Amino acid sequence: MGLWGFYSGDINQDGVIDGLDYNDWENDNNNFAGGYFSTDINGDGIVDGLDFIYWEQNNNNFIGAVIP
Ligand SMILES: [Ca+2]
Ligand SMILES: [Ca+2]
Repeated sequence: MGLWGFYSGDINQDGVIDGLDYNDWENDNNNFAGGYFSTDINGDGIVDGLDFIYWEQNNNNFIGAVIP
């Protein structure tokens, strides 16, 4: 977590944690991606549901969102 200097869950690094990041995670999750992927949010070398948990928590907190 936090190894890349951005909020865990902001997979595409656009500064906002939202559904676009989920799409990236879903693609890699469906491909059973393993290795050094940005979608491997918790850094355990596997893209799976555990990474989704991090995304979901931060998505629910609206981290990075600009709220007027
Ligand atoms: Ca993002
Ligand atoms: Ca992982």
